[in-house]
Amino acid sequence: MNFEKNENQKMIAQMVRDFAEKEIKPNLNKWDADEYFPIETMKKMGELGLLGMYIPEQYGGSGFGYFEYATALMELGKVCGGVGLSVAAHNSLCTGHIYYHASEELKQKYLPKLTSGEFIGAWGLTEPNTGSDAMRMKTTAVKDGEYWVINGAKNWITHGLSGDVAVVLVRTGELLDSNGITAFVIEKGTPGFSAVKIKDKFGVRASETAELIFDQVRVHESQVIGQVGQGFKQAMQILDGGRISIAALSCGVARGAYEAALKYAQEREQFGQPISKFQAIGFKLADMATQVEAAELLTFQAADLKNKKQGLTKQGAFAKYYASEVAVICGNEAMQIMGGYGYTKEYPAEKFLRDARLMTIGEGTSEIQKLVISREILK
Ligand code: COS
Repeated sequence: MNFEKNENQKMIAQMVRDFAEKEIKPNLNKWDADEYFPIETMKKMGELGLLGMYIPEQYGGSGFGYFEYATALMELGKVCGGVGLSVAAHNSLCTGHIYYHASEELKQKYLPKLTSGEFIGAWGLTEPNTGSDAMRMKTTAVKDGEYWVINGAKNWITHGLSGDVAVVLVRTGELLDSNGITAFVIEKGTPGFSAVKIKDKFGVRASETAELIFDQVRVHESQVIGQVGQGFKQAMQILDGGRISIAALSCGVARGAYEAALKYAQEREQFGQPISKFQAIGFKLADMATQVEAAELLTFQAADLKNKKQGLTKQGAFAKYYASEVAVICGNEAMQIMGGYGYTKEYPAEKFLRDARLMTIGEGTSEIQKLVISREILK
């Protein structure tokens, strides 16, 4: 693995930094306060190529690999974990599921719209009663001629309300049959398909989260992704890749918190000197810097495997688990270094901490990552 950033990564980092400075930073406190999902900003990121990062150009994507994708998310995470989460979910989950598993016809139908930002994508696996234990999902699809009739609900779905299209995992077989779950692409406006926004989240408040409701939703069989019954395994593979994106975003949040704390510690004076000169603060900064670097290396290691089309179940879980925990540590330590100021919205530490907390929960909790890692090493 090459430890130097390639030219595309350098270009993307600069582009995202410039974009975030101009379009995100001035608004992020308002979006956070109002729980406003900035869909117009998403559309602009579509124009910049950030919504189809690793999708080939033939489908309107940017045709980059996972190094470039991770780099973009690291830069977004440094500024706003909420906006970063939306970009990660759109790329890795909805768009990725169609790209990696759908028929050529479905790819042609949806990928150009998703990569350009004309369509915002959602992805539904989790249900109100089945989170970590995804296999026990209760939402069902029953065949009726050329159609499938879907009933049930999905929960914690990013872009559930604003998404133009959702990839949804639904039971088509027996409970606990790993070949009894199927993925469907469902368009907004399909009769019986509705959504309710989830309010009052702790963090990532600029990213929209909703519950999806399916009441006798009729979906044509041509909207099935891949083979009937293969949805669970497809979803597991999508999550393996998706965990790179949450790891990258976590690295960004962690670095953002670290850099803000470093700046503060060099400016803030107590007892006649900058507080960075005190070993108690210097050691905190040293720990944060070391952990951020390690998290980035794990993330790029997983990205490297993905670029080489090799299995990354274990390394994706390593990266997601470690980087998300580091993001929480860095958010927390940044707040401690900033003291009373860090406890207010005037300084960025509290938002980094709130956004970081989602990273250890979404796309598989830290406990699920440890389950996946332990199963891999004990195989
Ligand atoms: N890639 C491909 N296939 C996989 C896989 C992977 N990473 N992980 C599991 N599978 C396959 C298994 O090989 C197994 O296939 P067979 O039945 O043919 O042997 C099948 O999927 C079922 O796997 P397993 O027996 O491990 O299922 P479990 O129910 O025990 O648990 C976990 C699977 C816990 C790993 C899964 O439910 C999970 O990831 N849960 C967390 C879900 C999550 O992250 N949700 C957040 C979504 S927010 S976007």
